[in-house]
Order: sequence, then structure tokens, then C-alpha cells
Amino acid sequence: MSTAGKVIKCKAAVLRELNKPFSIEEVEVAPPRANEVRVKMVAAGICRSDDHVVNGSLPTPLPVILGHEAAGVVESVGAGVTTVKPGDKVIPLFVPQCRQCTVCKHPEGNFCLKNHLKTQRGTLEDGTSRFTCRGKTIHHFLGTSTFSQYTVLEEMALARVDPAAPLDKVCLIGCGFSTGYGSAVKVAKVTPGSTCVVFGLGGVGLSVVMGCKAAGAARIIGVDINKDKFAKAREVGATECLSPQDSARPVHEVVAEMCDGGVDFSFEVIGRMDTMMSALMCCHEAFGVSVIVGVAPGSQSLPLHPGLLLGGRTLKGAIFGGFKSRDSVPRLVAEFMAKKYALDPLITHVLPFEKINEGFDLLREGKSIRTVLTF
Ligand code: PAD
Ligand code: ZN
Ligand code: ZN
Repeated sequence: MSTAGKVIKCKAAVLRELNKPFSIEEVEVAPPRANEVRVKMVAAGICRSDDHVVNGSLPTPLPVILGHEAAGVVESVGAGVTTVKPGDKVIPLFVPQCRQCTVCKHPEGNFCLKNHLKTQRGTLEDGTSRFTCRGKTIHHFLGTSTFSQYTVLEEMALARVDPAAPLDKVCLIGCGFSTGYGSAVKVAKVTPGSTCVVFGLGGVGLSVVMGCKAAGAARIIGVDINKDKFAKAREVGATECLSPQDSARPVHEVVAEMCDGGVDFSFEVIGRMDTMMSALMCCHEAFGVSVIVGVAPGSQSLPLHPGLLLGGRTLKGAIFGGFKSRDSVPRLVAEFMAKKYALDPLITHVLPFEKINEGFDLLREGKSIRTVLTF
């Protein structure tokens, strides 16, 4: 029997308080309104940005259904939806692409003005939620809320992908892979023969390493305090790995010395002020480009002396690897299907959705790269 037009009762992981486990609860998911789509989730990755909400460094209204890196199948569509239909395989986009705002119309910009990152209202665009639990409203997160068996998204926040794509792998294209890979190939525009350093070798950092390699970098130095990450980093393309704790000297000095005064491209993929400064200072003062990928706690600022940039350094940042999401995600999936890059090295654990708390513990303990939850 069709569920279209009806409220669906299903399980979701609800975060009710900061620093507490998720509770798996029965929620009601209302049908999609105009220009919205209801999606049955198939697989969802756990990204550090979700954990930033749990630990309070990324504020968003509670109670909330988190999750933003996923893949699923369209269950039903609201009025006016033309680009997807029931049964389509889709990837949710935490940065939408409305194709009408000044950013979407700009040839390079990808931070669509309809994004939910800046407002964090915890609703869809019309200011309301499609989730309730025992009669009370549950908030959305980034317009995606993928830690639920069903979710409702705006049409502009969905990419239709190859029907043959394995959703338990390509879900990573919804955040971690694209963010890292794009930061190297699109944002930094890494050049053949160049030297690169990547601070933080989690799922996003390793994807930066893959992007640097694909762009033809000659040296890719991975930096992490957890040496257990080094083997995987080498597997995906790092030529050297080091821990800041192995030297009495600041790590930026060590890296700069290794690379003739400074690297061509550096990436901060952790979300800390000190490592953002290290990444900036170890890129060459005359031509280095440093890219901020990590999401820093909202209350902190960089102690940035302007002199650090006067010689010609560039400091930049990007969301979602600088990719225009709806245009790029189907192409990135096609490239995965054509074996241009692999996602398997990033997936260290697969767990049933109900074990979401175990998945977050693995991340916090530094034992996982990406855990994929299956529904
Ligand atoms: P992760 O926790 O899997 O990886 C972070 C890595 O950094 C781990 O391997 C840590 O051991 C390492 N690390 C921690 N502290 C230090 C330190 N002081 N020095 C060196 N290494 C350290 O996270 P992730 O890969 O899922 O995400 C990384 C960051 O990127 C995080 O801040 C997340 O919020 C952000 C992100 N940004 C975007 C975007 O669009 N800009 C998208 C997705 C994630
Ligand atoms: Zn993410
Ligand atoms: Zn837009």
C-alpha cells in the first residue's frame, strides 16, 4: 500500500541533550509539502560535524535528528517537484543548490544562500518541521536529518544519482569524500609535482590526500596525533606521515624545513585554531595556499597577524569542497562507478542504524575512519 500523502511512523535517532547518547525513538514524518521530497534512508555515514553538535561546538536547536552524509530512495514528492520521482536513488545535500541565488549564479561559488548552516533554525525553508515525536516537534539539521528511516528534504537539496550506484558506499559523497577531494582539486587547485600537507587524517583528511594524489602532487605529508591513521594515509597516497608530538619543535617548522621553506598547499582538516595556524605557517610565505576545511567551534577566532599574508600567502576555506552540490554529486558518483577513485578505504565499519551510539564511540576513540549505518 502506498505511503504517499500519509504520515509515516518510523525509527529515528533523536538527540535530546548535549553530550548524551542518541535515543532511538518512534517519530512521525509528515508528507512532503510543495517542493519537498520524502526519502527512505538506505545508508548514512557518521561525520565529525555531527559530533560537533553533540559536544556543543556547533549549536543547533534541540531535540534534533542529526545526520548529513547519506543516500536513500525517494518515497514520495510534494507538489511542483520535477527533478526526482518515487524510486529514484538520491544523495541529500547539506549545501543545497537553488540555482537562482547570486551564489548559485556565480561560476565559482557553491555556498548557496538557501543553506541551513548559517541560520541553524532547525526547520525546513518554510520555517516548520516535518518531524514530531509523541506530539512534540523535533528539529531538522542542515535540511538533511539523515539519522532517520525517513526524512523530508527540499528538492534543491537532493541529487539524483546512477540507479546502479551502491548506496552503502556513495553515501560518503554526501559529505566526507566530496569535501576532502574537492578541497584539493577544486578549492586549492593542487598542481602536478607540488608539495602538500594535510593536518588531520580522518575521513575528510584522507579524502584530501586522495585529491592531492589525483591532482599529481609529488609529496603529500600527513599530520595526525593518532599514528594509527598513518597506514591508511599511506595506502591512499600520503608519501610521508608525522605526529606533532614526535618533535620538540613546532610542527610547522618541521614541515617547512622538509619542503624547502614551505609547502605549496596545506589543509587543516581537524577544526582547531592551533592547527589552522600551523597549516598556514608551513605553506610557503610567498606562494603557499592554505585551505581551512575543519569546522571550528563558533566562539573562537584565529590570532592572525596580517604580516603572515603580506608576502603572498593565500588563506581560504570552503564548504563541501567548493563543489556546486546538485551539479557535482551525480558526476562524482559516475566517476566512482568508473573507478576513478575508491571509497572502500574510508569505510572501516558498517553497523545497523540502531547501533549509532557505538558508531559515534568508535569515532571519538579514534578507531574508525567512516562508520556507515545501514537501515
Ligand atoms: P575525524 O575526527 O575523523 O578526523 C580528524 C583527525 O584529526 C583525527 O584523525 C584526529 O586524530 C586528528 N587530530 C585531532 N587533533 C589533532 C591535532 N591537534 N593535531 C593533529 N591531528 C589531530 O573528522 P572528519 O575527518 O570527519 O572531519 C574533520 C573536520 O572537517 C571536522 O572539523 C569536521 O567538522 C570538518 C568538516 N568540514 C566540512 C566542510 O564542508 N568544510 C565537511 C565535513 C567535515
Ligand atoms: Zn560532514
Ligand atoms: Zn542558491
